[in-house]
Amino acid sequence: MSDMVDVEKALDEAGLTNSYVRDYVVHWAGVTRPDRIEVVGAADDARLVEEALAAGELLPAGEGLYYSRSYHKDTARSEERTIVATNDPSDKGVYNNWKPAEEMKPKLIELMTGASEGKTMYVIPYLMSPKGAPLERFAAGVELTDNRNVVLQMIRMSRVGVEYINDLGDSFVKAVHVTGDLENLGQGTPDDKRYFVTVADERTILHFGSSYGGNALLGKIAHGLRQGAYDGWKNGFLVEQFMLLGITDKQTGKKYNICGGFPSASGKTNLAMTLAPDALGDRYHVEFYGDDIAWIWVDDSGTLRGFNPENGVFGVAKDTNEKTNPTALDSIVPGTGAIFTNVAYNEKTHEVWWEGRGEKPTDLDGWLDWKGEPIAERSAEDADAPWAHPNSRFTTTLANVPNVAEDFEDPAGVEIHGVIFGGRTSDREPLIRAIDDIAEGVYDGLTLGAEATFAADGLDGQLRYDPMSMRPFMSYPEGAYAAHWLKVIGAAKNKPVFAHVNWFQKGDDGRFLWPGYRENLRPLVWLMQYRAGEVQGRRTPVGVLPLKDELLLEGLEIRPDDLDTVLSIDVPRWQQEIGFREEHLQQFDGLPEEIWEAHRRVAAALEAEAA
Ligand code: GTP
Ligand code: SPV
Ligand code: MN
Repeated sequence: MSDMVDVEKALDEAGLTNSYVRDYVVHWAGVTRPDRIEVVGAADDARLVEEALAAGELLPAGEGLYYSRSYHKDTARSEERTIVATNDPSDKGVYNNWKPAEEMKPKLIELMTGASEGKTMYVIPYLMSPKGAPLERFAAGVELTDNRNVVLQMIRMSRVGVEYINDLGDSFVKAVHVTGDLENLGQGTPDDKRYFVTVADERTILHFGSSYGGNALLGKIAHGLRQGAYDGWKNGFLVEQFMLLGITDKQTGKKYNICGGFPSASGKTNLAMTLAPDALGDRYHVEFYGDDIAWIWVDDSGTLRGFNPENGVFGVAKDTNEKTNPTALDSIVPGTGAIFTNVAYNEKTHEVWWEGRGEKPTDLDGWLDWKGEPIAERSAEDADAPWAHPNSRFTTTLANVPNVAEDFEDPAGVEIHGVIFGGRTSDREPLIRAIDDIAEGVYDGLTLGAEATFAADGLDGQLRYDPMSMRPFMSYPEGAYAAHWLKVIGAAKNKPVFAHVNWFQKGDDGRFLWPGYRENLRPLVWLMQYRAGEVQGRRTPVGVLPLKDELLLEGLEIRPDDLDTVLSIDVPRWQQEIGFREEHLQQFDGLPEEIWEAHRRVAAALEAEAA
């Protein structure tokens, strides 16, 4: 590899003056031994895109639109290979896959040694917050990667450039990414060589063996969620896999900001982007803040506030179309610089397509599936296989999202009025149930049970608990997590209303009972009105449900009996659920007594209702 003089020279030329960052880059260049070092910023995007096109790493997908494919065994996060390591055994939780730092660091160093030979090491200084935010010192990081596509994704997903880190001293996350030899890593076998490790108490992330999504864009999931949550625990703020949106009632001028967690690939992007104010007589204005991560804190005046640390959207392509999410389609039009990954691609016309995009092309000429294989040459047994990978995605910057809020970059964030939880639940969970009590709201989040999705390898369809949608990103023990939630929310003067929502209840024939997508504004408007005392709803053992005539139903296409079902509680089914929840909660050491009390209150209310 280049000698140290070259590293220093590359850093000098890029104006990277932070000596802590310089030492870190020099150190890891000595481990991974790249041939070249390049410090990148957002201004390098056009050149890097040209290089990627020339190298065939990107293919053109229309004017200013790009297409890429990842290795076919590298298409989603691997939960099994993801580890949180620290120097304190009491950091071990049920879901964080805890290992001692001293065990994991040598393993990763060994895997990474010499692993970038022949390649360029890109130095990506990034910020996971708006510039000047009060939590800025937790938001800076420097990703080192040997993968140009990762750079292009990071430039879209975060704020990238030396200007974000030069003045921050040693307050930055060290995030080292090495792609590895993807064809020889034994993905998903007993001899799996991949490791995705966050050494949380050293603010160091070491990911080896992938170039896809959360495994490789270290600012997003590894820092923005896992490391962020750990830092938040130690420093008094919350970091969650939450979307964040604002709804303004144009008649009253009141604005409500709602954040909330649904497990991966369960509708956060869709909810935050595509609510349809036009369907409700144009009385409401809906703004997008974020679709995957929120950092939440109580400010000096005691107000609960939040911001989206990301600068882009890495959205699920499947089922995105003019009807379900026209806003998403508008954010990936020609000229936006959007990148499509693992969808189907026409090598002649440069069009892209995915399941649920609309009519499947009938002229197969030029069409390749997500693995790059010609559709026209498929064997009879493969004929029905999806053209796009179910976890195929589009990447676009927030500025491309038509309804992005004017103040999305305000470092002060926005006031939080509501916190919602939801997921894919085919029975039991009604459309919406509001929860006033903080402990019951936190309890509800902790007992979020839903079907897993294709966003994680090998788990699609499994019913499991996913506390606050943070199960794959949990970095410290669940009991402490619950206590931290109670403490942060408890300190806020503007208590948020909680709610549980479900767009996924199914009928016996497997159809979704609620039309979902753009119509999801209706229950959220009800929740705003409930918080404001304008509607009362109907109290049930598990929360307050809308009365039918309180929901704005004009123009909604739904069978009357389906509407009744999604607005009702199946008490025996809920009583069964209480038993499952008890087992689930018992796994967690040190769960605050308030949470157990909330659990017992709900159980007793159900029992009284059944009697
Ligand atoms: P991550 O980016 O993985 O964290 O996921 P996400 O929660 O942002 O998921 P996203 O909004 O991208 O949705 C994933 C899938 O859920 C897509 O295939 C959507 O079509 C589907 N989906 C979203 N909203 C609804 C809805 O209201 N009803 C139904 N039936 N499906 C929905
Ligand atoms: C998720 O899986 O929850 C995502 C996509 O948001 S990834 O960045 O790949 O983790
Ligand atoms: Mn996510």
